[in-house]
Amino acid sequence: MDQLLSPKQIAEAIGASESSVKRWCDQGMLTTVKTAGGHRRISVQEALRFVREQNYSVVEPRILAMPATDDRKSRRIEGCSERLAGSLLADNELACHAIVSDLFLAGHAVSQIFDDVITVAFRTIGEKWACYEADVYQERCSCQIALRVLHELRAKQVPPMPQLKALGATIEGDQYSLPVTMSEIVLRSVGWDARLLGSSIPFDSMINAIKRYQPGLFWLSVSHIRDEAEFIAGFNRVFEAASKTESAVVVGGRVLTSEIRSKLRYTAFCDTMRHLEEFGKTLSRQTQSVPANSRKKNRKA
Ligand code: B12
Repeated sequence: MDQLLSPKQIAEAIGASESSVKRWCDQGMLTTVKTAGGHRRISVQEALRFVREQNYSVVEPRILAMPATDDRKSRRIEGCSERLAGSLLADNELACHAIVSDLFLAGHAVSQIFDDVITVAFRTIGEKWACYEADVYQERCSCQIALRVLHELRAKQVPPMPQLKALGATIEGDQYSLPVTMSEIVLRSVGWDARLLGSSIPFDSMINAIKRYQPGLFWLSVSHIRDEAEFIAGFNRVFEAASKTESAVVVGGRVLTSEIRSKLRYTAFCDTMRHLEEFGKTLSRQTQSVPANSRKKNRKA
């Protein structure tokens, strides 16, 4: 069950008065649940949403289940990718969590943290690996740490809207788990109930998932293609299946050259997590403005 906080705990976390927090609760600025005894309680995710949106400084991050940091200046994006690359290669997992959670608490969009910090850090790691300055185990270990940091971040997001379903995957043979996981978190940050099916999923299996769940959005992250012709044919079959269920297909990934893209059918191509965030927002607005009774009758809840 999600951890619930009292107004007093939130007040301590951000250095405000308890009465101010209670007032924000009563004004609906903070969504509360009431205990059997009628006391206000706030989920950690909701408290984090409030802090990020209202630009409050967190003085006691531990109360919000965030790692404590020793560097209060670390709220700026600049310099973070270098620090993250160093911490990943040094196997300093706590520092990695702290760098990312500081930026999250400071209100930076997850898309920005992903594009400008984590992705850049991995570019550095890739360059070091290519120049024999980083060992293979360090690269693999960095991926494991980054995935744990991403999962931690996902757990801190407010629950998405169940009516906005999104599914995602990587294609068979594509083991790149970071971009596809980032996409899930970015979509969740703009309200999508996004769920990653997993990595290395055969096209037929993706089609089965689309038929079963009929998502409003299906995303595919493509970082490795084994056979180009097979990929194009399989991808276009997925698009056909998605069209039948009125699912938008969003695609991105480092190996999708303009030549390959010209042979694919999709709803949107995104270069970055920021693009995905914008597309996700626009599509969710459109989806929600369609009257419920005119949506596909057989779409599963
Ligand atoms: C980690 C890593 C791996 C790991 C991945 C493990 C894992 N669990 O994810 C593994 C071990 C699989 C791996 C394998 C290989 N790798 Co590798 N790998 C990397 C590394 C260091 C990081 C990749 C990464 O995850 N980056 C972070 C992500 C988030 O960044 P990104 O992919 O660029 O994504 C951004 C955008 O492209 C976009 N995006 C991406 N996907 C999507 C999807 C959507 C929907 C959207 C909206 C946007 C989007 O948004 C992201 C954020 O801005 C890169 C270095 C680099 N420059 O990235 C090398 C790198 C990609 N690898 C490389 C190589 C050579 C290999 C191998 C061939 C090595 C080998 N000899 O075996 C194999 C290929 C095997 C295969 N079948 O894929 C080379 C590729 C060179 C080239 N020109 O193609 C690189 C560039 C390293 C280098 N400097 O040489 N690798």
